Amino acid sequence: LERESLVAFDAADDADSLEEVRVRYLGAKKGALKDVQKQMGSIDPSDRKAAGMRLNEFKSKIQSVFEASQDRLGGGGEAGVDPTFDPSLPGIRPNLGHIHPITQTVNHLMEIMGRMGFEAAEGPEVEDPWHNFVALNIPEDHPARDPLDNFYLATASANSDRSVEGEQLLRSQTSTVQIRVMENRKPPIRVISLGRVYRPDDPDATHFPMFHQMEGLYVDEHVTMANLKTVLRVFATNYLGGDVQIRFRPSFFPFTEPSVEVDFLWNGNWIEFGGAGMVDPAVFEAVGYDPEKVSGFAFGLGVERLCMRRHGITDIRDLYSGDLRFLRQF
Ligand code: FA5
Repeated sequence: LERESLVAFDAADDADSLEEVRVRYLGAKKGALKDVQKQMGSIDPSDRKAAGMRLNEFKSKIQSVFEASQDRLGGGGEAGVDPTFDPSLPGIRPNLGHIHPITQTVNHLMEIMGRMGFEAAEGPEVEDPWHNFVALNIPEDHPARDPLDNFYLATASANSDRSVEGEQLLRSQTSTVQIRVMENRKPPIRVISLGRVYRPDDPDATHFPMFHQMEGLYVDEHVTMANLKTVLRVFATNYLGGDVQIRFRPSFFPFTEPSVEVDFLWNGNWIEFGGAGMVDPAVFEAVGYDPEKVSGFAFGLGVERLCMRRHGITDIRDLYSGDLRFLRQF
């Protein structure tokens, strides 16, 4: 029996046949070893001790041969493999996060403008009045500086436990970055700046107190309104797809002259996306440029409005509600 069982374990060449051999010899009910054990009772008591020892020897030998066969076939007992793991079951989808639609839009806009040679520039969200107003030709008494239209910061004073209204504010437009770039560089300049801006507007389908703008600035020797129109048209065609027409409506901004509102013709409707114009000479003077030598254009477009058009989003508040059922669609 011993020799026969050793040969059988050796011959097993897969997990199923090994299991069959195990049941045949080591099976708890009908295994051959069990049979031998049952016969122990009929052995003469004087021989029983020796026979018992012999049986135990056989048992441990056959057990170790079984384990060796298991190892050889790579089955059971292998480190790190869960025997209850079923590779044929469908997997559990890991809960991966993804990029917010506005961040995706910002990246996309940067890529399109980058192809036209505009490099990205940044500025702080907490600004001083010089960059948000004064250098942009918005003097002290201008209505755009009204506390009702801006988030001025209340800063704690060192000598008092009361907060005082400080001079600093959350920037209300990315035009601040135009000033920061021109203060630090000489023309030619071709930059865009994409970032958050803040205004105490009541939220509705198209307004939110925090939103994003894409600012563009191009300064060189002979920049014209025609250059502005072409850049915006190529941009819109790239971002919205198809040939998008552009319309300029006369407008007013203190930092551009002439100034325009920019509309795109999209799906049969004229839609306003932002403001633009030729950089006002007063702005060039504020940053130390000679307005006789350089000219430039600037524009500021609402990023949420662009994103909403492209993806058919009808309410800006959906973008910031944090509702995953909405966000997972992008
Ligand atoms: C400006 O902010 C100017 N700085 C744009 C500019 C830049 C003009 C450079 C000339 C030269 P305006 O306030 O119109 O302009 O805002 C621009 C765009 O921001 C709007 O057309 C709109 O698309 C978007 N916008 C304004 N307020 C909100 C708001 N509360 N929520 C969402 N988008 C807004």
